Amino acid sequence: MADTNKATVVLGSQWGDEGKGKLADLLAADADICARCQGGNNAGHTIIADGVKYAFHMLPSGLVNPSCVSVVGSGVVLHLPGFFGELEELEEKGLNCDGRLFVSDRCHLVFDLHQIVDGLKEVELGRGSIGTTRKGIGPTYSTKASRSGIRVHHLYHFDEFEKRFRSLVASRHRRYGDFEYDVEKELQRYRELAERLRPYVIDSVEYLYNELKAQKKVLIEGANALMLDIDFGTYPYVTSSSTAIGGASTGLGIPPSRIGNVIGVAKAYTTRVGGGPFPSELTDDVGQKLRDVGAEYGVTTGRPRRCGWLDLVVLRYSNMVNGYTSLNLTKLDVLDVFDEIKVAVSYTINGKNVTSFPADLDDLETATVNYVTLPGWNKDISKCRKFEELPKNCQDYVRFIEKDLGVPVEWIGVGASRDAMIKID
Ligand code: 2SA
Ligand code: GDP
Ligand code: MG
Repeated sequence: MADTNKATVVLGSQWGDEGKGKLADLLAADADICARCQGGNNAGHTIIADGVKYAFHMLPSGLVNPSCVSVVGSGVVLHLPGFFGELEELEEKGLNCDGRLFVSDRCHLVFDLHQIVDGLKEVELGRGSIGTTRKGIGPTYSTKASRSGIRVHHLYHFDEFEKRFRSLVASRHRRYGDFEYDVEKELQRYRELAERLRPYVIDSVEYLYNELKAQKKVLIEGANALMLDIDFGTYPYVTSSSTAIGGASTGLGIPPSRIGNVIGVAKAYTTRVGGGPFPSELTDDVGQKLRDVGAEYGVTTGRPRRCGWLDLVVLRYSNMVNGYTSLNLTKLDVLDVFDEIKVAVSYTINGKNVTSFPADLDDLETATVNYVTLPGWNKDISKCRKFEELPKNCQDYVRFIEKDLGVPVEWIGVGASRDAMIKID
């Protein structure tokens, strides 16, 4: 019989913080394995389950489900002190992760050195800074691409680790001058961290290959989002990993033929944290209202998120790259308090109507955003659990998005907790 077992992928469709963690947690109830394929502890995925709030950064959200095994794939960049810190926090909240958390031996390591450099680079960029989380993500993917990175397996040949580490520090000093960094202390710390990490380390390529072949259900949890993708995002205002569908394959070493459903998570409005273009941004009272009602503050840094209306140009483009099989429209309840709701449907650039997202940020800067205005519903939808229970204007809002994108909305978020979700069959 043909082996048709395929992984399901959850991806951010806008600029992040769409509510991927919540959906990943829900889907993990039905998954054997939940894997992260890219990013690092820049991510912040919130889960509210049975009244407990969890903030995940580099660990997979599947961990909240006690029968789900979690895998940190090779495309993830791993800050070991952060890894153990996050694990301790989860265990303090009552999660037992023993024997069900694995880390790829091919993951690149993020050192405090990378985090220092992240900060120095941002200062150097001045007004043009990216607004990174300063978790060392860009500098680590840079050393990976320039082939001077250090991977998990190097920890277990410590002479090689030490040689590569000293050379890495020296090169960063040559580039960024003098900064405080205690190499000897760090080497000692990593000797200890290596032993602590040993029980978690696996060859995740072989592991996932065998598990998929054994018909195990695999869920891949994307971090960040399409508009932050290193290739397809608003470059250079992006993160440094492949947040698009391709990253699921390259970040885990599984073939594209093993990828099945791709669920795009889309917030019912738009947010962005950090610098860079945001055509439908609202810098007025309406934007502030979205921030207040939606509690739009960074999970990792606490930064206020920039807020604006839903942008269908972004979502259309996002769907072209990722090919969503369905959408999870989240935070629809946040729009309960608006009399009217606008949706960006196209941009006008140099007198031309543009329906896909432009590559050139200078072009984008001159864009006029064209909106349609839809009526609000002015009603609390947080208790609704069926599509039919939503007010008519709210149903129409969902259908409007669905029709424009040609992608079915399968899930609708009406509140932060695990149960506040409508599933449309
Ligand atoms: P980095 O740190 O190099 O990845 O930053 C590059 C850009 O990517 C953005 N980025 C994010 N955007 C939304 N959410 C993220 N995670 C946290 C959260 C963010 C926080 O869930 O709230 O706490 O501030 C995240 N991580 C990276 C970043 O803002 C830069 O624009
Ligand atoms: P992620 O990075 O995509 O996982 O999203 P974050 O956790 O960074 O941000 C999403 C925020 O919205 C979190 O505080 C969630 O608890 C919350 N949230 C998720 N879905 C919903 C929803 O449908 N309604 C409301 N009101 N909050 C939601
Ligand atoms: Mg987040």
